[in-house]
Amino acid sequence: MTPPGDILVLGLGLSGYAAATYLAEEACRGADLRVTVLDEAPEEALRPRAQKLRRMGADVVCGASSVTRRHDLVIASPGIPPTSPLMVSARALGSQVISEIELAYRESSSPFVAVTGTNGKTTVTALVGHILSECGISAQTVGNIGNPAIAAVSEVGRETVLVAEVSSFQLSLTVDFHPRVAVLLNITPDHVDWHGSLEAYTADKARVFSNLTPDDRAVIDVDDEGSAPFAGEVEARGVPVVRVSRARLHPNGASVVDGFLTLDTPEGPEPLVAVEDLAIRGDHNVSNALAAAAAARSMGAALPGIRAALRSFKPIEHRLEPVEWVRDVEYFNDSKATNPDSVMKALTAFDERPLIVLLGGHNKGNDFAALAEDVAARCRAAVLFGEARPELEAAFAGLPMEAASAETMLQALRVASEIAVPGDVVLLSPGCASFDEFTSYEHRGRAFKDAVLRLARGEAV
Ligand code: UMA
Ligand code: ADP
Repeated sequence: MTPPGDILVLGLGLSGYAAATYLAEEACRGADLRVTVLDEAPEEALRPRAQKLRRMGADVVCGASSVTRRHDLVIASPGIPPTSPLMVSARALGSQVISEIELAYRESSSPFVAVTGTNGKTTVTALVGHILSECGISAQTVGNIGNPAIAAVSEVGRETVLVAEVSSFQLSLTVDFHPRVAVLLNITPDHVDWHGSLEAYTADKARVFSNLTPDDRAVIDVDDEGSAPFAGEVEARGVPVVRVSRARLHPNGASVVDGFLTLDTPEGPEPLVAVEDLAIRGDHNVSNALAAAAAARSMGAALPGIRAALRSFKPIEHRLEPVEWVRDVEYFNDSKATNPDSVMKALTAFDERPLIVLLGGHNKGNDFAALAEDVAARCRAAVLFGEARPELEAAFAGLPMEAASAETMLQALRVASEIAVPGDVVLLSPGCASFDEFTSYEHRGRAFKDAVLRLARGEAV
């Protein structure tokens, strides 16, 4: 298992803590390992985790500003950008730097399904896990979904499939990572501040295919301009590709035929369920369901189980999640929509219903021009808030829709509730990260839902 050596973990968040705990436990079991952890945050912010690791023999340094000696291996947390002093100094000292998903892969004997893409990863990861379980195949969802893969390594047996949501950050630091099935949903601008350019972001996403062989499978949404070119490239290396497209059924592909999600199989096209049978809304979720069905099928899931699981899968919290009706206005929480494309897809899920959308938060380096045009064409109103408000206001200037403004997300909700009329939908689909006002998109989504429930009780927000 773990090679002996001097290992450094950078970052003591969810993934760094899980990696350090795993390594410290290995050391306690006799592995010849020296474990060090560095984090830029002060001791007060990290004390419980730091103390626990110290009790296990790890050396934990809080408030660190650089790496000062060479280590045999560095496990870097995904939130630490390549330009940070910690990363720059680690590399300058010649250490190999990998991500926690790479460590988990090296330490695990389980088969991996990897799901990546700008948007839809969590939905597809959860749905693949749900389908496999429904089909009697032991599976656990791990990774960016909030459950570090390394924590699962010591918990599950080799027969359990690890269905891993992998972000571009994690993929950028992979070397040997070799999933049996790799799913690429889409590539649209996001995280440009971290990667430096859209090209670098795209290249990191494509690393999910790096180690695939003809015995593996790639599932690629070819309706998306960003991901489509990879289908030909990967196939040219001899890797079987399942093309997902709502527009047409490719050979061995997945599509919608006569209103039914359909997989092309060696026995011919197999209808799965009708589009209306899905509880998740919108065209993008039809694409997500097709990709998940194809990935699960590639891992041996049987058609009856796939059908049952597609019917029983419910919307996940913070993703186009219905919250409540208040005075004949329906409120939806899509707090996980943190980039422009995810908002544009969310808007398509409401057909002709009049929409008021709440946009704002911390911009991750994205341009809002196309989003503003789309919102102006599809929505009755928009309320702009948070740190990105000036950039959003500039994007809406001159468009044929007046966008209201508010300081905070909750003030934006209040404005929306005042302008809403019966029949409207109020949608929090902010297109930005939450960190200017909240600790996470979950925190923002829960604050929104709590406030909507207060509105429903006739209280102020
Ligand atoms: N830190 C530094 N220096 C830095 C940045 C961070 O020291 O420059 C320290 C912080 O002080 C903190 C720790 O690193 O103590 C935080 O680490 P982190 O930001 O890498 O986050 P984790 O808590 O380890 O969570 C990560 C993922 N976070 C990111 O990718 C930013 C989680 O995805 C993931 O669920 C978790 O691992 C388990 O695998 C979150 C996310 O926002 C949900 N992901 C992005 C997205 O979905 O768009 C990619
Ligand atoms: P991720 O884990 O990649 O952030 P999620 O499944 O959590 O993806 O969905 C995040 C948001 O992205 C959703 O709230 C929805 O608005 C949007 N979304 C989901 N699937 C897609 C898709 N296939 N294409 C574009 N946007 C999507």
